[in-house]
Amino acid sequence: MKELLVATKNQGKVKEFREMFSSYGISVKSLLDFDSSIDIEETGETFEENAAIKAEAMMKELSLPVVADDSGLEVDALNGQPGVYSARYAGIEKDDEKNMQKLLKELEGTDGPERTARFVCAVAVARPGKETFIERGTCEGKIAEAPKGTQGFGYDPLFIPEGSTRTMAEHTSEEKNTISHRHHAIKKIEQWLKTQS
Ligand code: ITT
Repeated sequence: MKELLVATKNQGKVKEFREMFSSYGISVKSLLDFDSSIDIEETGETFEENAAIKAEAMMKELSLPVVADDSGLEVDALNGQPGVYSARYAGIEKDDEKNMQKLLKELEGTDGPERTARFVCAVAVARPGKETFIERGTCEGKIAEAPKGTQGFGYDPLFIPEGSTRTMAEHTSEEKNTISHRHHAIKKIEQWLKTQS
């Protein structure tokens, strides 16, 4: 495989997929490279369901193998919210700043040890005429009191990965790409790919 189509319009995800697959000599294209007006409704209740919905919709549209990612943040003190609604937590316009402000507000009065959370990523591979394959990766951590750092995207400035004192946004992309939920899901996909002809 020399080229991979990732069914996402999220620039942060595209950058990470590109970095992670470049070491295998695989170039990554995304919906940002196509003039596709297709808007896929994420109607699933789990990350896995939504990843499959996105991958299969694009695979049918283009008749090509497609990879999709559905990911988000689960905060224990909020019973796993924002979960599959992470991108639109503060409204439909997908505003990272507003999402983080809402999260901090919801966690007001919640003590440090109770701010545990995890990033979750489901990656689905859909191929014409074949069953969709899905894997999940997670990254455990906790929610900081205030945003810090400029790297990454989404909730990275508020997420402190387990074993670190820095937020994900204070990690370099190389560091993030070895510990992230996306990395762990892709590692499992890679193992499976090796078993495919
Ligand atoms: P696509 O559906 O086009 O892929 P999206 O941004 O709508 O893009 P999701 O529905 O999967 O994607 O929502 C993912 C959201 O979860 C994302 O917008 C961030 O708010 C958050 N998120 C996921 N992975 C993240 C990461 O690595 N770092 C920080 N936040 C992340």
